[in-house]
Amino acid sequence: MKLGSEHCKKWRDDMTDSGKRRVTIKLADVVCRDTEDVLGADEFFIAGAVVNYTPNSSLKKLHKPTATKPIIINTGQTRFFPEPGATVFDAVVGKDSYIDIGWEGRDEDFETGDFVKEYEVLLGAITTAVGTAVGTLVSPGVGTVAGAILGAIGPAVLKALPSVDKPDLLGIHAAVYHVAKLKLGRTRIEFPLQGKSWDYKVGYTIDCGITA
Ligand SMILES: [Ca+2]
Ligand SMILES: [Ca+2]
Repeated sequence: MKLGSEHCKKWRDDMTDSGKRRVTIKLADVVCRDTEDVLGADEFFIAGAVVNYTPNSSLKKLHKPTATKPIIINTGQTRFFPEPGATVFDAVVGKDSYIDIGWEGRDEDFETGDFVKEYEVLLGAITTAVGTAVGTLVSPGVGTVAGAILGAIGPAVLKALPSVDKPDLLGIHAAVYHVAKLKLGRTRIEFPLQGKSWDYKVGYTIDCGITA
């Protein structure tokens, strides 16, 4: 049997591809074109989760909480997300699996000044809420995980950061990535968070490499 070049290419790819990918997702920067607060800067943060799963399967899901420390930002400024909090996902996953992102962008209006303590509380609340919401999805379909994250995250944030003045919701970002279709190397993605009196743009990167 004569093998076509496509067949040879597939054979060659299979020989070098372990079927595993190292995927790293990092929040990079936030650009503010208009703040939510009328007077002065916003305290911008992102809360949510990144979950890796195999659709229509009861295989164990891998979920990572996203919680950034509030960034003080004013109209016309660009800020970079600091660690810890910027690297929201870093794991070796199967090529055939999916990664769903569910994020909320918010402006905090109640500052205790104790960001370290707040951050720990927020991270714990998100981990629990997302674990419960995602864990109950026995055989998730493509994209249902992102919806489950977003359903759980708002109440968790408001419970973790109790205050007279709740952090304002600026917008959401939901994304579904098939690992097999991720470009090898780095991809940069940007999304807007816009409302009647605010205008933000957030950038993040996805690094994907074949690993043993
Ligand atoms: Ca506000
Ligand atoms: Ca504020």
